[in-house]
Amino acid sequence: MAVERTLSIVKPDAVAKNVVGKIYSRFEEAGLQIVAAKMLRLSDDVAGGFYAEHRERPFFADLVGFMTSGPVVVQVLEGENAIAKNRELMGATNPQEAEAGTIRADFAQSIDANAVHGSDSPASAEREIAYFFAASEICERG
Ligand code: RTP
Ligand code: MG
Repeated sequence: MAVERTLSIVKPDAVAKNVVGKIYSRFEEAGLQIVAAKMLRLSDDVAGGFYAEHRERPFFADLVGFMTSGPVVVQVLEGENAIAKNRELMGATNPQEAEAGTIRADFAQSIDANAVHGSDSPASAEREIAYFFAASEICERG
């Protein structure tokens, strides 16, 4: 299995609940390394551009409104099979349907405020990492 990188976001609800460290522990316990990280407040334009694939969906305005409602923590995770592994750790989009023990089952309250984002494919990981990080901001861990 290949070493991959994926883009992860701790969303405003989880930052507000003060569970950034608990979520980081899930990544670390699963063998994923944090190779870049920053906290920031997204503007409407940055959040909208990030979720551009959903621009025509009925929930787009709510999604952008939520993602700009407070600070987020954005990180690049690296490891074997990192993209699928992170999606497994996150659980289903709707926390009511997320498997027990997943981040969304444990820390999220609704399909809108669902604690974390994770890239869903190698192509989206590449786009999303470049959206938030310059190459010089990503550290080699080894
Ligand atoms: P994310 O992109 O945030 O990691 O979530 P995801 O892949 O599990 O879900 P996605 O389909 O990409 O949707 C992005 C975010 O939009 C909100 N959403 N609301 N009301 C709805 O039917 C609905 N569907 C999606 C969610 O907050 C989801 O995380
Ligand atoms: Mg998605």
